[in-house]
Amino acid sequence: MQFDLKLKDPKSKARAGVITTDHGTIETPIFMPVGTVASVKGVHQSELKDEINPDIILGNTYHLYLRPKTDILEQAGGLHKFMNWDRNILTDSGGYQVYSLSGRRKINEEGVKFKSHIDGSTHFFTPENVMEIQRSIGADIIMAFDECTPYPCDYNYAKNSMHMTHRWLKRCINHLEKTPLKYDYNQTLFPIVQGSTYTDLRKQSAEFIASVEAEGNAIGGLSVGEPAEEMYAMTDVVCSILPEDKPRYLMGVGTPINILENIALGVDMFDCVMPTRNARNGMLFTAHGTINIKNKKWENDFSAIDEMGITFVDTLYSKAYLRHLFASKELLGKQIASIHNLGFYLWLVREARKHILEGDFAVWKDKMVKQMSKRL
Ligand code: PRF
Repeated sequence: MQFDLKLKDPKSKARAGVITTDHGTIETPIFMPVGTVASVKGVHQSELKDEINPDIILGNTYHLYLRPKTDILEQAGGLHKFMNWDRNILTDSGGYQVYSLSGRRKINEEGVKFKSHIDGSTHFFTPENVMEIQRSIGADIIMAFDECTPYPCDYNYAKNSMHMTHRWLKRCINHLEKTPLKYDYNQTLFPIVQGSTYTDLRKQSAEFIASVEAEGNAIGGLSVGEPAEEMYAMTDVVCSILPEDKPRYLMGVGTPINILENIALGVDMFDCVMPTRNARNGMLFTAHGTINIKNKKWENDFSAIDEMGITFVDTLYSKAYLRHLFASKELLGKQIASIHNLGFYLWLVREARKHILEGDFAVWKDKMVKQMSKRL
C-alpha cells in the first residue's frame, strides 16, 4: 500500500491524498460505506459503483466469521469475488462488534469469549485467530484486534485496556507475519489508537501506535457517546502525533458535521452505519440540513427528493412519493433513502477534497456545518 499526500490545507489540518492498493486508488478524504455482511444494506453493487462511487467499502470480521463463515469465503476466492466488488475493501477486526455485545462477552489477556447473536453459540477471538480470519476474508486493509472502551470509562480501566490493546497489536503483527496471504494481492494492517477521553492516554497510545510504523493508522474508542467537543479534542491530540505521511482512519464516525470537523483536524478515512441505518428510519441528510421524510409536512410536496441530484433517485422521485413509501412500509423507500444518503456522504467528502485542493476548505467547511445543522 502507498499513500501520497497531495496537499495540506494552510488554514486547517485537512489533507488531500491518494492511497494505492492492489485493488486500485482511494482518493482521500474518503467515506467508506458499511457492508457488514457482504452487502451495503439495500444497495446493489451496480448502484454503489455507478451512483455512489466509493473507492472502498467496509466489511466486518465478526459478522462474516459467523455467517457465511470463512470456509465459504475461501471457496468463493475471498470477499471481493463472493460479493462481486472489485474495488477496495477494509475489514474491521471485531474489536468493536464484540464490545457491542456487552452482556454476551468476556475479555481477558488471551482474547474475547463471546456468544453469537445468531444462535447463541460460544466463540473465542484472539489477536491471532482474528488475523487468520481476516486473511481468509481477504480485505485490502485489515484492522488490529483491539478493545473499544465504553463512555464514560474509569481512568484505570481505560489505561489497562489501552495497554492490552497495545500488547494485542504486537501479537497481531507477529502472527500476521507467520500467516501467508490467501489470495494474489496484498493486505495492509492498520493498528488502532485507544485511550478513551483521557489526553495523556491518547498521547501515549498515539506514540506507541506511531512507533510500530504501520502503513496506516486508526483512531478507535470515539463516537461512543462522548460530547462531540471531546471527540474533536482527542482526534486533534492523536493526529498531532500520528505520522503525517500515513493515512489516518477515524473509526465509526459519524454525522456529516462530525466528518467535516474531523477532516479539518487531519483525518483521512471514515466509516459509519449512519447514512444507511438512518435512511432505513426515514432520515435524509442533505447539504441544507436533515429531513424526516415520514413527517406529514412532506405529504403533498411533489418537489424532487434533493434538487442537487447527486444520485438518480434524488430527481427521479418526489418527497411526497418517498414519504408514501415509508408510510406504506415499502422496501423501495428504504432503498431510495439509502442510495440518497450514501450519495450525499460521498459527495460531501469529494467536495471536501476539492476545496482542500482549491485552498478554501476552512471557509467552505464552516458554511457547510452551518447549513447542515438545520432540520428541514
Ligand atoms: N475499534 C474497532 N472498530 C471500531 C471502533 C473501535 O474502537 C469504533 C469506535 N467508534 C468503531 N468501530 N475495532
